[in-house]
Parts: sequence; structure tokens; C-alpha cells
Amino acid sequence: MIRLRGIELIELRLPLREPFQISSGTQTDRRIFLLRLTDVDGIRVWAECVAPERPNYTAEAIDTAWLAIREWVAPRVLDVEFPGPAAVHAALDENFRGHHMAKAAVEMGCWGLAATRDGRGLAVLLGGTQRAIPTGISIGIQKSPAALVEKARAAVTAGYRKIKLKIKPGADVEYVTATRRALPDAPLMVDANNAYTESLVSRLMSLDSLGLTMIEQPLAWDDLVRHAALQARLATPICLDESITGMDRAQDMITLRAGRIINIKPGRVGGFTPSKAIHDLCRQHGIPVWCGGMLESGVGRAYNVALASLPNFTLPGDLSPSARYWERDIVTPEWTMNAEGMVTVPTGPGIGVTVDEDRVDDLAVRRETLGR
Ligand code: OSB
Ligand code: MG
Repeated sequence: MIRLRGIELIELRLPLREPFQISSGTQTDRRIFLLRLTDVDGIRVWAECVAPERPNYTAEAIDTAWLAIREWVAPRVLDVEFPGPAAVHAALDENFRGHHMAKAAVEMGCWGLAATRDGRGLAVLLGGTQRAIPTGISIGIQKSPAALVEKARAAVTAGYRKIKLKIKPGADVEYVTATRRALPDAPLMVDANNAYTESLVSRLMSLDSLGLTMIEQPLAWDDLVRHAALQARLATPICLDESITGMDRAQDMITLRAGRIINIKPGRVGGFTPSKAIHDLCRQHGIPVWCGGMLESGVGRAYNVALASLPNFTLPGDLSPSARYWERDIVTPEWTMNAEGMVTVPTGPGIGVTVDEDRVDDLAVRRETLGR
């Protein structure tokens, strides 16, 4: 049984250790959006809304998510009794379009709350089977091919099992070719975040012989048809990220052969229930999945690691250690990775990390309490 009494919204700013550039923009400070859910028995859990500052990934942004949670998400859950966390998604989905990251923050928080209350690990509650997850790094667009090679080399040395290079037209063929030459055996992939169109497809074709494990989201975020045409020409698997907004789009990808791998981000699809459904569908169809990242704090990371413990998360997730992003995370223990590039799935009750609440209070720039 889940019944929320209050939801506290808190925004804080954490400076990234280094700017993170993708094809659609650069981030230097991460505005972190935390939620603290309290149930009718006073049990509390932290959750995170992963919406970015600007709507350059999907249509959502931190300020739209804040508004959506206050105006439309919270009224559908506060003081409403649900048989369990699996029932929350349907209540947020009915006649309520979009705003997936806003919905996911609360929906996932309900799973976290159930785990906390029952004294179970979140991964176990979700049906996770893996005790440790191979970790990938996502390397932002660099100033030069040489700079990228240096970053990628350091990532290999650190033990990362998947090395994702962000690309855009002009920072692609030369950059990725140089990296492949320097690191002939490294598990390299690229992520374009929608930067390519028909007229630029020849640049993607030039990447096809570089032994990449996948090319992530080369074309528009809402376009499956053109991805299908491109996949028919590429030997390298296409992995879809932005395009997979829910179960139907995952089904469409499979039907159209628009991609062969899915990056599941629970925020993007509206929470854990749709994430599990997509995971199960992909498993039935032999489509591997992996867990993407949104430059989360250690709170969001806890939810992602738990999800990635499900059995069809067979490829390394973008689950880098806290120290890759932040001087200091807001959770203890901080997230780490061993020399083999594995992150351990916590086994303790709840989400598996403790939030440094004094630090959150110090860093908070905006707060609002919904409910009691
Ligand atoms: O496309 O996966 C993406 C970060 C912000 C927006 C989109 C993406 C990303 C990343 C970061 O690649 C992955 C991470 O959190 O380490
Ligand atoms: Mg991506």
C-alpha cells in the first residue's frame, strides 16, 4: 500500500567538474531537482527529477517539471491510496500527456518508498537479478581529436566497459577515427543526440567501419521512420534514446527495425513501470538494453543502478562514479566503480544511499512543500 502525505521539492546547484557538451548544448552547473516524499506513516524517501535546465533533450525542463509536479502530478497521488508502487504509473498516465520526467520522479519515489518501508532493497523490489553492473562513461564533445583521444584513453585505463563519445557534424569522423586508431580494441560507441539529417548521413556512413558497438540517436528525437531507413544501410547497430518515450515507441522500433538496442532512462519514459515493460518487451525480442544517464546526483543514480540490475540490462550503463561529475556528491556512500569497471548494486533496505541533508539545506536555492 502506498499513500503519500507530502512531497517536498528542492532545487540545488552542483557545479560539474568539467563542462559537458553534447550536440545540442553545454552544461557547466547542474541544477539538481530533488524530491522528498513522505507517506501517511511518516516514512520518507528521496527521489530526483532528471529534467535538464533547457528543453534541448526532450521537451521537458526543470521549470516545466516543477510546475507539472505541483499542478498535475501531486494532486493525483497525495492522499490517494494505491495497492503498491506498480499502480502509480496508470494514475499519472490517464488523460495526462507527456511530462514524463515529472511523473517519473514521483512514480520512482513511490518505488523507493515501498522499498524503504518494507526494509527491502530497491533492486530486489524491482525484480533485479544482477549484483554488479558494468559501467560506461559518456565523454562530451572536446576541443580537438587529440583532446578526445586523451579522455578516452584515461577512461580505458580507469576500467570503463563502454566508452561513449558525443558527436556532432564537424566533431565526428576525424574525432572518432583518431580515437579508434589510438585505442584499437576499446568498446567505443557514439551518441549524436539528434544532430544529423538526411544530407549529413554520409558522415554517419563513414563511422560504420570503425567497429563501434552502436550509434546512439543519430536522427531526430521523434523520428523512427528515418532511423529505420538508416539502420538498413548501417552494419553498426543503432541505439535509440530520445525516440523511445514509452512502450509503444519501443514496439514501433522493433516492428520498423529502426534500431537494435534501447537506452532506457526511467525519467524519459515516465518511471519504473514503463521501464520494466520496455525491458520485458526487449527481452522477448532479443533486443539488449542499457541504462542511460542524465548527469544525475547520487540520488538519481541509486534509482538507475537498481533498474539496471534487471536481467536484460546486458550492456554497460551510463552509471559513472560520483567523482566523474562532482567534487563531492550529496549522498553517502558516494558511487564508485571497481578496477573492472563494475558498480555494485546496494543490498541494504531502501534506495541504498543516505542523503547528506545538511548539505542539501546549504545548497538549496528553491523549495516548495506540497501536501502535508
Ligand atoms: O543522450 O545520453 C544522453 C546527458 C544529458 C543529456 C543526454 C544524455 C546525457 C549523457 C550523460 O550522455 C550520461 C551520464 O549521465 O553519464
Ligand atoms: Mg543519448
